[in-house]
Amino acid sequence: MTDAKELRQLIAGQWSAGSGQRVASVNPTRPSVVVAEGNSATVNDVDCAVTAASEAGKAWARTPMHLRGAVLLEAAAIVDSNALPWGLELATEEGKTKAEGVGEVRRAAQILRYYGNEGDRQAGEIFASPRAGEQILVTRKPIGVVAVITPFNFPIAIPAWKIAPALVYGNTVVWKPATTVPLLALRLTEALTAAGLPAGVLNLVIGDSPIGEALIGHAGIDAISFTGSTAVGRDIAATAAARGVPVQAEMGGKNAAVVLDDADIGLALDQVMLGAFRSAGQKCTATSRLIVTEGIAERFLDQLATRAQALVVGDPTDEATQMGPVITGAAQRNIYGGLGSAINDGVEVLAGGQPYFKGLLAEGFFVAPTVVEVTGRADIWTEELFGPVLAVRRAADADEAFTLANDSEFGLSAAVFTRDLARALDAVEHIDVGVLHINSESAGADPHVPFGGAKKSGLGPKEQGGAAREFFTYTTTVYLRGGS
Ligand code: UN1
Repeated sequence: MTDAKELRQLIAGQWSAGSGQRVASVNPTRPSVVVAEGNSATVNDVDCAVTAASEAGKAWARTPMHLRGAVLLEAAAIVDSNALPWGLELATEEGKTKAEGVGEVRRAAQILRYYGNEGDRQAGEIFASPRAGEQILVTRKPIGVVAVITPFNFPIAIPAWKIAPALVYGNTVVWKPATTVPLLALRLTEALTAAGLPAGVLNLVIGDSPIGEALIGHAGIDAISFTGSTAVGRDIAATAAARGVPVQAEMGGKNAAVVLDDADIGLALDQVMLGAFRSAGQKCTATSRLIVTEGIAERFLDQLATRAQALVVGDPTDEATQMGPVITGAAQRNIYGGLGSAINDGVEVLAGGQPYFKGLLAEGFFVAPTVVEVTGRADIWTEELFGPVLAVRRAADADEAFTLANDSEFGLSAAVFTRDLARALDAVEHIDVGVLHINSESAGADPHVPFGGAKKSGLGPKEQGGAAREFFTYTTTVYLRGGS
């Protein structure tokens, strides 16, 4: 007897059971419990989905942007009104706490609203012409059929921030979510369908990497928006480049928090804890490195270790829980494997580091909130583990701290804690990241401003705000003169 939800595919406006191999998502807190299951899509389904998206594209591109936006606004209302039940489902399927799950569903609604309202904003630009009797218009047109590939860690917010702009600018979408979180993908798709999205404009294909590969390699795809690992992102970009298809790839991070001597210690502790351990550290924007200057290092690290040890780890649907499990057994093994090598390399464990041996914490995919201090080079300082593990180094002064913050092939986000405005301005100038927080944690994004990384963290145009418009449209420069 199971009350697992049945997975379905949406192709050309038709929901179907799919005929590929069996896929299931499990509750990472109690891995014997299946949350959603069903058949995956097949390569033929991908083909049908791309064809449907292509056919639906003609009418959708001609639909006034105001009306496209109205569908997103209606979907936002549906998503918002389901924030509690879907947030709970999200916590059950993904493992982040219920508060974070509910917050994420509301955030998806906010993103849908932002892009829904885009339907009534500026649609292009007009420039003066050097020639008499002429104006130069720059108009925007959709690029076509967009393949959207999304990760497990934000099962509804990341899909919303890719799909909403794609749709409002007149594109059609074939979406492949992570198979670990298909339930929330169904919820978002159902909301958009119920809001009146025409058949074929959004197609959902659920499946593992062969389905992703079929989608990326399909000749009918005009653009790809991907969030996930750097290795997969680079493969996708290589495939896409060979066919001249634009890619927006949001990839790894190894984000530093820098705490300088003059920081407000209480504030910095609160924010570093949130950055490192919220969502069990499974955000590309999570704080996975910490750099503390000598003057406060001892005191700060003592208090941080105490707080990490006191963090309430458990079932994410319990109100008291502050951190849930990681997504899969494989992720858990990978994190503990990385920690094991770090310990062999001689790092000092300040908190956590050991697996749990009894009760729910041993049954589920839990990883203890861990803080380790690194003195020389170590993989744990450079490799993304995507879990609740914080690697710490001390720096003599702010200059050395900023140099250490840049000591990464990634450049997604960073956080700097200081009350000295001059130091904050130095950080803006010297730290090479796409998102910089002064006195707040390294994670977070807003729909109206660009989001994405520098260095190896991102490829192609950034996401959200005006950046999304750049990616999801192309411009036509129109030289406009009267006919006589
Ligand atoms: C956030 O920090 O709230 O996969 C968003 C990720 C990022 C999104 C982070 N693309 O974690």
